Amino acid sequence: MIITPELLSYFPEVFPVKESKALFEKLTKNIAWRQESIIIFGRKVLTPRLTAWHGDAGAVYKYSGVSFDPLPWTEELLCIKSKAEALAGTTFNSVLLNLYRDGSDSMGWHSDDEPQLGRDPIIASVNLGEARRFDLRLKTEHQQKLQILLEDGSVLVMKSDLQHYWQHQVAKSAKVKGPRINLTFRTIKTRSMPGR
Ligand SMILES: O=C(O)CCC(=O)C(=O)O
Ligand SMILES: [Mn+2]
Repeated sequence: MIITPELLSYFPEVFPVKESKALFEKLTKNIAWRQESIIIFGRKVLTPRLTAWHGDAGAVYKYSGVSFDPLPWTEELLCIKSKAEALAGTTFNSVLLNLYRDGSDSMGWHSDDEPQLGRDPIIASVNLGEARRFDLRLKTEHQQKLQILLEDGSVLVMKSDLQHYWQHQVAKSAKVKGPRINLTFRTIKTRSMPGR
C-alpha cells in the first residue's frame, strides 16, 4: 500500500519565516501550556511534551482516558486556522497544540482515530519552529515506513483512510536542540453539551 496525495499533502513555507517566528513567540507566551498525565497500559504517566486544547465550546476531546474541555479561540489561533482551512478545503472546530521543548520531547506511535473524529478525518498539521521528522508506518506491516521532515512554516494535511491503515510518531532526537510547536486542526463530530 502506498501513500498518495489523496491521503497526505505537504505544503512547505505556508508561513514565511518572519510570520512563523512572530506566531511562535505569541503562542509560547499566550497559550496556557500544560504537561498532562495520561493513562497508558493502566499506568499514569506525564506526556513528554506540553499541550493545550482550544476550540468551539462543546468540542470536548477524549484522549487516553482523559477528557479535555476546549479553551476559546485566540486571535493567533484563528489566523492560523483560516490558512489551514484553505489548504485542507474544510472547516475545523478545534485544535490540539503540542510544544516540543527540545529533541527529548516526543509523541509515540498512534493514529488519530478516536471515534469522535469520525471515519475518515481531515486533519491539518501546522509546524512552527525547529524541524522534526514525522514517521509513518503501516499498522499491519511495521517495516513499511515513510519519513517526512516537517519544516518551520509548513502544513501537512492528512485525509481519507490514512488514520485507518497508518500510524505516525515524532521520535526523540539527540540532534534537535530547539523548540517546536505543532497544531493539529480537527473536527470533533460528537459534541457534548458544556456542564454535562
Ligand atoms: O507533532 C506532530 O507533528 C504530530 C502531532 C500529532 O500526531 C498529534 O497531535 O496527534
Ligand atoms: Mn497524531
